[in-house]
Amino acid sequence: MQSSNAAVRTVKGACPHDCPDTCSLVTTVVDGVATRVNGNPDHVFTGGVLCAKVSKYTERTYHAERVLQPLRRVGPKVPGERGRFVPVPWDEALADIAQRLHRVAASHPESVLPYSYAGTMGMVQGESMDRRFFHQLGASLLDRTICSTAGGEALLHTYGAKIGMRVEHYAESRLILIWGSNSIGSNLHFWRIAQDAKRNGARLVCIDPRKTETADKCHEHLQLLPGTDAALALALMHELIVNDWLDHDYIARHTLGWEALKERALQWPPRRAAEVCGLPEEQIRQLARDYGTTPQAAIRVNYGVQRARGGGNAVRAIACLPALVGAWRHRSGGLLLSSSGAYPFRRQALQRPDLLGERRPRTINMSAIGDALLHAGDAQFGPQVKAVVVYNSNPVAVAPESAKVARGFAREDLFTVVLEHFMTDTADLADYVLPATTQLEHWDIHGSYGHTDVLLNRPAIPPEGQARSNAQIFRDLAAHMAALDPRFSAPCFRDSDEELCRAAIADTGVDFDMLLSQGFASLQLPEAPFAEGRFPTPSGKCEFISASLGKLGVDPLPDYIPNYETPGSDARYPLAMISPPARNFLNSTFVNVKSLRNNEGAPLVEMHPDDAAERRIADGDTVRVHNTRGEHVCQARINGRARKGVVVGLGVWWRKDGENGTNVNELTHQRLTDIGRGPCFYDCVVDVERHAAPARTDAPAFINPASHPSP
Ligand SMILES: Nc1nc2c(c(=O)[nH]1)N[C@H]1C(S)=C(S)[C@@H](COP(=O)(O)OP(=O)(O)OC[C@H]3O[C@@H](n4cnc5c(=O)[nH]c(N)nc54)[C@H](O)[C@@H]3O)O[C@H]1N2
Ligand SMILES: Nc1nc2c(c(=O)[nH]1)N[C@H]1C(S)=C(S)[C@@H](COP(=O)(O)OP(=O)(O)OC[C@H]3O[C@@H](n4cnc5c(=O)[nH]c(N)nc54)[C@H](O)[C@@H]3O)O[C@H]1N2
Ligand code: SF4
Ligand SMILES: [Mo]
Repeated sequence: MQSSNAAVRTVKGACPHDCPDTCSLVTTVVDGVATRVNGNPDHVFTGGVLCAKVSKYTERTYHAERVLQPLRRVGPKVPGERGRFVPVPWDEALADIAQRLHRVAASHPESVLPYSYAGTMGMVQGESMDRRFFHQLGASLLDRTICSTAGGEALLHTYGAKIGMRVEHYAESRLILIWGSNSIGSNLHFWRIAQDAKRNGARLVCIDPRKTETADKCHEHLQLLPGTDAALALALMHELIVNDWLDHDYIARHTLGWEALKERALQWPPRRAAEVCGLPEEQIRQLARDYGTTPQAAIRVNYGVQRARGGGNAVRAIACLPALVGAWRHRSGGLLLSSSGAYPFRRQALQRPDLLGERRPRTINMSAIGDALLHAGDAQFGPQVKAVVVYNSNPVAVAPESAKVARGFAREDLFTVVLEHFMTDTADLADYVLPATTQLEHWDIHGSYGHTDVLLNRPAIPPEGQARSNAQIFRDLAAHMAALDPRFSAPCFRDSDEELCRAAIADTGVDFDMLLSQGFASLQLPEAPFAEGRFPTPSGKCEFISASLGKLGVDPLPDYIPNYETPGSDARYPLAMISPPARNFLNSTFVNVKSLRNNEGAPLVEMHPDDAAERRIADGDTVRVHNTRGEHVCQARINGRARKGVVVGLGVWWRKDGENGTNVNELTHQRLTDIGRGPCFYDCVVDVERHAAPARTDAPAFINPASHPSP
């Protein structure tokens, strides 16, 4: 506890997580110990408020199970079993890792694969020294598709950049469509703005197959079938056209391909879409009327719409709507998927792709890592993957078709290094686990994909135990490599974390001193990005028709593309399954923070009462969710949130916490989206049955069926 003469200070930082809100943090440090993490009241968007997860950041940082020294494997690799490891000194671990990577790279550099995603979104700990290291080595490149490329690339082919409305202007909107997003759970600070709009009289509409907490609080909920959003968007266009709720002047001056789009949309009367989407026809007509007749209509579309086969097309169809009604003319009208394209960060300087020289390594898609690791190598694929370095990600839990991912990582001939805070499912299968610092212990610089400020994260406390920052680990690894390969002694492998922060914004107009003093700085951006058109596309217009997509062999006009797997496509699996984020976790992060895990309860599937009754399943029953890829044993929850024909597995639990050592990704597949090569997590069919086997005797204590009341 705080003594009267304790040294108390506060340190400004940034939330590192893969969340559109990128909050500004204030950490209170008492005698060198971080005691509290709060939202920065001076940062308008954060407004002094954090979500429940990051309010527990000290619990995570000082967690008794944190990995605090380098570990070397001593037992066999068995998927689903906790790995056996012994501590080793840093120098010994780094020397051995450098030797082994060097040996693999000597036979073929592309046999080495980095695997990272957004465990931290920081420019320095996420995409700087690590990239330099792998570029110098000539390792395989990683296509980082697991979250947002379907929608992101769709947006590029429509608007020319990942930019959109400024989030603060939603407060003045008169109608907000929250499309494919559970804002209360995953974009909390946007929800606060939407509530301001609601208080000012705006109408809120939620478009989501699940009756989310957000749907509960909107005026209207369109509970469509998963993967049918493009059909809905096309029917909205149909109604805008036949009722002439169009801004002809905006269309003529600022769009490309209107006649072709019109012809396509006229094939989608609401009746047809109603059938595809599983919605009442009148609900679609009413939404079109509201959208077509409300100036200052805004869409907050999110990545939930693009995790199915036609996800890219769905985003394109939705992205056409604001141009049809001229909503972009108002700063409080338009659309936002991501604001990440607004940042001027110096990625080339940080990542140094020039270190590749003439080499052009192959690219491996992270969303199909299971298949990639199980591939023996051939002329088309290239050499077998023989070494993987994982950081900022937990692929064994989060990547689709995880049984294959686990089998891949369990290969005894695969050399795996994992940089982590905890013994995740992936760390369990590593040869070396290296202790990484958390956001309270390192420097970083952050953009956001939900607002448009730059944030600086300063370390609040020294590294716990022997933890080192990701950038430090790659610097140290480069130093060990230099003994084997002199190219690794180049000066770029010695830049400090703070120097990398400065390099990220050098000559961009963002003032580092301002970041040091207040923790954040705003970008200078127009109030309404497309009020006068000026889309950064090749044509300068909003491209309804996209020649660049045509060149890729994709339909240049948006269309509805049915899911790979639809209920009924295989009589054995009549239910669609989606698996959106859990409110108390951040993907698979925080699953091991007890207070948050207790809030979340247990791995579960939500079911509609009719689907449950048909299968004699009651609320709280243990069930087996299964398809051709595997089975996941969890609890059934009948809570009114699932629609008929759709089950919802919430969140990415760790596989080892599952009753049968699996999570929802046991059931998902590795096929890819129409645009952007993304995963299809929400394009999946299953069936569910009551689980006959007795509950596992060593089941984690937090699985307590009795604690879930009946509906
Ligand atoms: N608490 C919490 N916050 C998070 C995350 C987390 O795990 N937990 N994850 C973070 C990450 S990585 C990301 S990418 C963002 C994701 O942000 P979003 O993509 O906005 O994700 P969510 O809003 O949580 O969930 C997506 C919503 O889409 C719905 N959905 C599923 N299929 C469809 C469909 O076909 N059509 C439509 N219209 N809706 C569909 C789901 O039911 C769910 O409510 O959130 C971030 N924030
Ligand atoms: N079924 C299903 N699967 C999904 C999704 C879904 O909705 N449904 N969502 C998908 C989405 S949107 C995404 S973005 C992916 C996310 O997948 P991942 O990016 O793998 O995200 P996390 O599961 O949060 O794992 C991040 C890991 O990074 C670690 N970490 C955090 N900070 C640091 C650091 O500074 N250094 C190091 N070395 N490690 C750090 C954390 O401890 C954590 O274990 O999952 C995808 N998987
Ligand atoms: S996870 Fe999102 S809402 Fe929570 S503190 Fe981080 S940025 Fe803010
Ligand atoms: Mo994501």
